[in-house]
Amino acid sequence: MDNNMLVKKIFLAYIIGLILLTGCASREYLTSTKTNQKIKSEAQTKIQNISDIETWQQTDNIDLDGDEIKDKILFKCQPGSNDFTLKVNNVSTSGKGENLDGNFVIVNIDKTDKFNEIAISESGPSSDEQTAFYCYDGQELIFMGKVQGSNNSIKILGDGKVIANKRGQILQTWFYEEPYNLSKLHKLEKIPQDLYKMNSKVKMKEELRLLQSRTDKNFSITLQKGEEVIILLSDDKHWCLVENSKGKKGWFAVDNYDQIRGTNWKASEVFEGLCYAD
Ligand SMILES: [Ca+2]
Ligand SMILES: [Ca+2]
Repeated sequence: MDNNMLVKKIFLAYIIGLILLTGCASREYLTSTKTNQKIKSEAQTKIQNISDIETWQQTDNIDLDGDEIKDKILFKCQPGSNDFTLKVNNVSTSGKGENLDGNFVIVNIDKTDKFNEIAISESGPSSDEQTAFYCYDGQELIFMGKVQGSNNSIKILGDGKVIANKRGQILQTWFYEEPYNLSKLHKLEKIPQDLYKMNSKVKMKEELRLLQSRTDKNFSITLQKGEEVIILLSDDKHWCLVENSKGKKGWFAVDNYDQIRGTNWKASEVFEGLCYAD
């Protein structure tokens, strides 16, 4: 009988121990599941990046104005909509875009100043991406400007520049890097460029005589029918610089987007391989 009682007590203690252990294990499992869910949801917010920067809809973990106090940022925007509200601490501003991504990223345009900036991207009507930039000076939210390109195509390296991805205005569908500086008032200022890289490989469908330069109207080289050439540079207004396979260069101009000056041809009648998207 005593032995029986002992066995029963040991068995009971074993069962209680087992229940307690299972309970602990479940709690541990629960905690670890919660952590996993948190990690997962954090990972899901990383949709698009500018140089490894996360996208957010809200955060209170970033100091925008460099006072060493983290700021509370709240972004209200439906993905695909045309309006947003941006709130930092107790200051809020509203803005417009077309087909907004619905989130923002924090960027550090100039690593040597105390500010971090907020970038808000939109897709536009048909892949006409643009990104608006805001900064917070501790009192106000300041609109810094809007540039072409989105999270994926804009370059920010921390050297005080934003390299936008601008769509070309002449000849064909092409994009080029357009640099911006920060002004004294911390606004984005376009750095004027004379020429932009086009680097389009094309094949000649007609013979075309090129000019020495944009100011010297003497002929330089004649591109032969069937010859493969590269359109190297353009001012994105009228002029394009072409290099042939022998490394010789010359210029041509277009008017009204793609009408080759001095001829009756459109660019597509002279060059094979130009891009025409949408
Ligand atoms: Ca702060
Ligand atoms: Ca900075």
